[in-house]
Amino acid sequence: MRRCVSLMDGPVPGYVPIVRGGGKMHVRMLCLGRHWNPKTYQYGAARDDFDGLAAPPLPSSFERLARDIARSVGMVIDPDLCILNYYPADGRMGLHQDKDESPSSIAAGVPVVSVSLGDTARFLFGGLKRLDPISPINLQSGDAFVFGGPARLRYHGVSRIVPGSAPPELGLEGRFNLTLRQY
Ligand SMILES: O=C(O)CCC(=O)C(=O)O
Repeated sequence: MRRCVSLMDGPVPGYVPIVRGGGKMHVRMLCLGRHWNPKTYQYGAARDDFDGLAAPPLPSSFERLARDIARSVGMVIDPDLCILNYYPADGRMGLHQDKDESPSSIAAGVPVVSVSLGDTARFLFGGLKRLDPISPINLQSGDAFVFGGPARLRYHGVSRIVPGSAPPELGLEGRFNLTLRQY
């Protein structure tokens, strides 16, 4: 958790992205390893949509964590990027697919490994089509959620977080989510 805070508030700080249509996202985002550009929906080395700074490297501890979590559910990932999001009390994320990684990674069903810290999130997990039924899942601090194989392109989002639900010992208001991916 401390690493997430120091990265988010570090020399290449998290920022609130503005997407293609002009809307502001409802999270603070920091990409590590590769930058996801919210204007082009493509990955690049630098934050061309914002301040031009290079994405900080992916910490090896994050990489190991993703490998270990994936292995624990019988999947394999060779992660090279992480999208670190911070959700304030009113943070949320609309339903979407993670489909901007390389065609080979997606075709192989290499999983996305998601780790949650802090406040509980109401996570929505849908199907392969936007209008498929959605299962709400509470993701609590310390939970990992892995979607790969045939589930790799399932729609997902966060309808809200539950302010004040983080374990008190963390001393954190809000929620961090890390999604580790293999481009
Ligand atoms: O915060 C979450 O649990 C989901 C994050 C997410 O969907 C994403 O970063 O693409």
